[in-house]
Amino acid sequence: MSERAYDRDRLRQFLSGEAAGEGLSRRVVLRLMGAAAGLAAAGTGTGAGTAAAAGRRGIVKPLPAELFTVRDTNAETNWAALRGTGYYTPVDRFFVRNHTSTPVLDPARWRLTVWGGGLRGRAVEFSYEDLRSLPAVTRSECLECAGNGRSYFAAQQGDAVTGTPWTMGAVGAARWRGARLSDVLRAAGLSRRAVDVMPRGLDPVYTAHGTDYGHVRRPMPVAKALDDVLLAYEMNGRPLLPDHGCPARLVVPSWVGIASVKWVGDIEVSDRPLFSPWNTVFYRLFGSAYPPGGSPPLTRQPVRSAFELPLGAVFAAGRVHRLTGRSWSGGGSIRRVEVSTDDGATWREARLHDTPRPGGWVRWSTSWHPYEPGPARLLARATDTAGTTQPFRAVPNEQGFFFDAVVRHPVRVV
Ligand SMILES: Nc1nc2c(c(=O)[nH]1)N[C@H]1C(S)=C(S)[C@@H](COP(=O)(O)O)O[C@H]1N2
Ligand SMILES: [Mo]
Repeated sequence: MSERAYDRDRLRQFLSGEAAGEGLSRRVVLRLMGAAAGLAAAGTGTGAGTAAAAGRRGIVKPLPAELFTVRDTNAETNWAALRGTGYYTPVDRFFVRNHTSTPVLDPARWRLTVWGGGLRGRAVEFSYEDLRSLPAVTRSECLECAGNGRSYFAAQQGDAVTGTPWTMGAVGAARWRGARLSDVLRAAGLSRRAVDVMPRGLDPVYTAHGTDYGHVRRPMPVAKALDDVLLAYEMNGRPLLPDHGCPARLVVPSWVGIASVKWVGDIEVSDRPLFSPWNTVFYRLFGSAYPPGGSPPLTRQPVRSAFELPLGAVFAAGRVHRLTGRSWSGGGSIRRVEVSTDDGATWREARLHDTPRPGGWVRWSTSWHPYEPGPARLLARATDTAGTTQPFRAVPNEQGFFFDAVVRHPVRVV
């Protein structure tokens, strides 16, 4: 089934009462809770008991102010810290998006349970060694939060939205190595009846506004799961750090970051549609531009660009400066990047420094010779191979996802 057909289908099922209104129907909640209870026995020797204290904000790795801006339980990469770092985002500056806190898990004690009505037989357990003994593949992929750029809804458009106020630093590119999810599912006895696959994290349950949403989990269609998804255990040539999902995480190419569930403890394979708050309440578009029940669950990331500069960067007048940045898209490769230094009156093509490829970003550069001291704004606008160009205004939605508009990056000429 195509992604679009899947989305349409799930939306119809969602709206027709499989899960109703703002939350989940009682029936679905009970089913999810039943599944969780059934797993409790398998679940406790796996990750529990190995938790060590995570550091500040529940994140283990150091978060120096030059590299990160800490936002509640999350750490945003400072774009200025990417200048000159090469194609891949070094792990010491890769953003962290945690709903709660990083669990520190011991790979030797970790188990992955694959279970559900979409298997031919009983639940199957994999150890870390089992996972590593499957054929290993390496993929270079961007990973990005659907809410990246959210703060610009308010800053540029005056739209009130909820959620972590990222600037543009909730994105990174890495070389991920791991087993194909398809190999894991087949080894577990995938049946032809399987329709949805739902990984679940071992991090603490997520509660917000007095609601316990349970462990982070989000279903995807079996077609996507069998296509290009990895169960990764390495990032940029090293075992995953705790913050990025050690011992193993999903990497779901081109899709919203929430699909790439970290610290996977179990994967439900179902012969019927699955729902979780992460594809019903969150990671959908609500608002006046969308149907009353909201958009389908978000899948592919939009087109975005960023300069490798701090907001408010200072430039000397009368000199030539080299501007650098990156552009990326979940909808295909980047085809063209244009830069404007006069608020969009004129544009010039940036020079691309990487061969564009789907799932990756391209580094680009251009030069700028400012004359007049004073405030200025730098604009970068990318077009992908699907023909999508970043618009000047992003369509607002209540939770502030998918800010894809051209950012008016403020700088100062002195
Ligand atoms: N178990 C679990 N998986 C998770 C999350 C989480 O909080 N818990 N956050 C998701 C979100 S919203 C994003 S954007 C990515 C972030 O991955 P990173 O922290 O490795 O950059 O992980 C996803 N996987
Ligand atoms: Mo995210």
